[in-house]
Amino acid sequence: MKQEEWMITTALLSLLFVSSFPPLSYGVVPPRTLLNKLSEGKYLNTQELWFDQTLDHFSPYDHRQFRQRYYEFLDYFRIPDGPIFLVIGGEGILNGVANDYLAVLAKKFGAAMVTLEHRYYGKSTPFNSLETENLKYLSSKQALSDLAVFRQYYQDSINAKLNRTKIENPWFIFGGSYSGALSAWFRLKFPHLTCGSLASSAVVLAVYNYTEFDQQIGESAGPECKEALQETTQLIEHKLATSGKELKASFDAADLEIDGDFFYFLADATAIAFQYGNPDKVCKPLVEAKKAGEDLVDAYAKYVKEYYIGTFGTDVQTYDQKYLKRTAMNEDNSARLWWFQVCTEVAYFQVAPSNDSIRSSKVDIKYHLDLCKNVFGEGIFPDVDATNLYYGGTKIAGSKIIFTNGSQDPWRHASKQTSSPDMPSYIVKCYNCGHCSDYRGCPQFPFSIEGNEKNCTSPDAVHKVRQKISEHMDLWLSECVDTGRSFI
Ligand SMILES: *[C@@H]1O[C@H](CO)[C@@H](O)[C@H](O)[C@H]1NC(C)=O
Ligand SMILES: *[C@@H]1O[C@H](CO)[C@@H](O)[C@H](O)[C@H]1NC(C)=O
Ligand SMILES: *[C@@H]1O[C@H](CO)[C@@H](O)[C@H](O)[C@H]1NC(C)=O
Ligand SMILES: *[C@@H]1O[C@H](CO)[C@@H](O)[C@H](O)[C@H]1NC(C)=O
Ligand SMILES: CC(=O)N[C@H]1CO[C@H](CO)[C@@H](O)[C@@H]1O
Repeated sequence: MKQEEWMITTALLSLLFVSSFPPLSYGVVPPRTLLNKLSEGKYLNTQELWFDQTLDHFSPYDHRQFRQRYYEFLDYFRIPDGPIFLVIGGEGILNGVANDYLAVLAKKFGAAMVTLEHRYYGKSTPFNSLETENLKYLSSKQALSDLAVFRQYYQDSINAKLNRTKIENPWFIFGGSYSGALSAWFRLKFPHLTCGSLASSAVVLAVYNYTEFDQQIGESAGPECKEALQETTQLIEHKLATSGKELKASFDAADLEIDGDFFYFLADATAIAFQYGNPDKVCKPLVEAKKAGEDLVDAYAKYVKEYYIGTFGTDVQTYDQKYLKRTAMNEDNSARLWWFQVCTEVAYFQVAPSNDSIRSSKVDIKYHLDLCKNVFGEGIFPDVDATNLYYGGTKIAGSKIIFTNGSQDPWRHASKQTSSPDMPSYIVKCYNCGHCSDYRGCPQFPFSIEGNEKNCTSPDAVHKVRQKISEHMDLWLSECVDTGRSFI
């Protein structure tokens, strides 16, 4: 096809999917879970599109629907037979098609990019209040069915625009972190709907007692920084007993009345540096303060306020159980929504290990279970065994799924541990390789356009894994086309 024709058809396609809702701007997604910063950054397209989704995919008689938001980017699409990349929206507001490394892949493969906001998050909200009862359709299982229904809807609408029927483009599905798990699970449950899956830092194992999270932070920090962090925690624990109010205020966290909430906030503040490829931001000031005999708590409070709250944009109240209990809709309900998923399905409770912990031992199983009960009501706790029974955990029996994990990422122990020809697994290994480095380059925060790998301490490590990803995609997409996917 000539370049001109291609551009006209692309413009036509974009025009045909018109949205009637003006874009609203939202603040930064609260990183309470540390998983949901991924939708933040620079976008290729932010024009909202909508379609009607089934509320309950598993009821034989409930036919209610809600409006689900999505975005597309068609500039690279090789009409009519290019692949379609389905990028899964995770546990946060979805503001557009992110211009990360997937854009580079889309350019390379001549792919259309389309991304669906996760049900309940952002504007894809079925109800106008968030009582626990209203959250009963918020689950990974419903979300996977959303993706299946959406995939069919979108293929049909592409076909309608192109005046054809019964032809299918080859699809490939992508996700990172929780949406990485959804990406793997989608290929597992709907292998006829995608040629393959990229599951980046995919937390496919539901874990009740996720002590490896804290242990990995210790490993990523190295002995000197780990010791400084541990000493800081001990000092804070002592200070809290005598002058709690002033101490919390010195972290701009006076509202966190429950000590567990305060300690969780601090634990996340530390984790974020390693998870997103900025270890020196927390290690340097603490190690220097320790060497100079200066107050560690002061140095740490400075880091928390300047970096975690300031630069990173954390909203302290998302750690406050009083806030998490609120059921009225506000600009961003992600914190309550994600806690509901945590408290019902996947847990990933980031508890303190019994030995050598960095976080306070107050962040234990009881803290998490009490939170679930306090925020959502009696009887709400995660049945991780049921979740792992349903999906297989790290023994997931899928095919054509690429797993990647970052060497410094505390989440990597909830991802797949082994590699096989049909489910290859790669580790992206370098000093600042964290959560989803294959998508986002280094550091993973702030956002770097097209996931540039230049600032990784080993750009080559990232580059090699990306090359592997591309090779698997090439093969699986070609196998998909050869067998013909006209299953309608
Ligand atoms: C599709 O078919 C209709 C009716 O035959 C025609 O008017 C229209 O131009 C066609 N569109 C494309 C994109 O080929
Ligand atoms: C959680 O793990 C820790 C450390 O391995 C262990 O001491 C504790 O007993 C575990 N708790 C539960 C409830 O499994
Ligand atoms: C506790 O951690 C320290 C430091 O890593 C280690 O030397 C020690 O063996 C551990 N003790 C137990 C009981 O695991
Ligand atoms: C790499 O780091 C430098 C220095 O901090 C910064 O100016 C530059 O924008 C970064 N490049 C990318 C691609 O992130
Ligand atoms: C926890 C972890 O790092 N899991 C795996 C990440 O990928 C590499 C490469 O396949 C594995 O060796 C790790 O076990």
